[in-house]
Amino acid sequence: MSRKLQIASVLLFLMFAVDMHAKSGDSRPSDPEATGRTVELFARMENLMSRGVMIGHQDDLAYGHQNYRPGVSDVKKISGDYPAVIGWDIGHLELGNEHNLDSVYFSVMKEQIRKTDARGGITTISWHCDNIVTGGSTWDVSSDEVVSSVLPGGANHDRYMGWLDSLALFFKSLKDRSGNDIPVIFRLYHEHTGSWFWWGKAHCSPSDYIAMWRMTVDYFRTSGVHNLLIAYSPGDCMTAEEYMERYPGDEYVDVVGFDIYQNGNDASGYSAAMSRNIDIVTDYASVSGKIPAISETGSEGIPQKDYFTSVIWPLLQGRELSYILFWRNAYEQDKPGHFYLPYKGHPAASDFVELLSYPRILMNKDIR
Ligand code: BMA
Repeated sequence: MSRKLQIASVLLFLMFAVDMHAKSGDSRPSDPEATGRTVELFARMENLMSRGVMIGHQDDLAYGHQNYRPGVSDVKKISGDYPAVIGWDIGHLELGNEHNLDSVYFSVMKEQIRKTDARGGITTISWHCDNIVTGGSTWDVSSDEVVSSVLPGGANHDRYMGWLDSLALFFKSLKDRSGNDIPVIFRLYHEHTGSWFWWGKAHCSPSDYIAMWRMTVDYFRTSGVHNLLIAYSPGDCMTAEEYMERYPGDEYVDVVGFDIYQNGNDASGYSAAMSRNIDIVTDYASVSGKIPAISETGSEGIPQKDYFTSVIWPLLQGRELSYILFWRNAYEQDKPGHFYLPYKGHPAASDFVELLSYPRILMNKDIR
């Protein structure tokens, strides 16, 4: 072989190896000490992408839309199966409360996370945490000092570390039947490209946001929490630069997602925004080895009867995405229209069930 040919072969091999690394799923969670089951979950999620996209639902096992009954799944009632991914929120765990901000008991959450895991399902957790400066809710944006105040040296740093301790205890208490930690996706400080949460764009600098993220993740790791895949989920972004502006780094993220909702009947605006952001996360996933997902979405009240087959399906077709999580079906009497997957008797129920029968749409039984 000539020298030139030798060099060309080596270059070709390297290019192939880099490409294989990105595609083959041999990358690992960002936590160097991730537990065996967490490493497995990451690999499993990567592999499942070649089979399709998993359907997810927030609070699916917390209650049904028509009543507050723990363990009741609107999705199971209409389709016969559980979603592959089930979302929970731990807002108010930091306060030492027995239930979260939507009255879901943490004891119920833990029990259902164990059951989901035993069924082969996947859990994702978000955190609508209170405003530590004002004592107000997660939506209290009256102070721009919250993020800087929880950083090292800030007035609320020690108290905030106490909040993180409660979360660390919760994560460590998630055990399967063999006593191993159940791995979960933890979606931190979400929708920060908007300004409706205290950690939103208008209320802190990019460097403070990133510092808070890293501090949080580092604190869990040094506290011995190694069963988390960390998810990053801005709101609608126009460009990859906007998406990455407050990205805390590959060492602190495993899942790259985004949250976008349909506004009223504007299916075309929604589809354009969804496609744009799907491009952003799948492109970034292909160069970084992260897992791309739609971390929150839906059309409140599902006014369009064929929303799932006409709007959602074209968005998912031909895409390599891990999961799509629809938001919760609220049970509260004062939120009759606040639901994102159909319940029994809703006009869009058969359309949703039809979507589930399409190729590459994965429910719990498909990923066991
Ligand atoms: C929001 C709404 C609220 C809820 C919060 C946290 O989008 O559903 O009613 O309190 O999520 O689950």
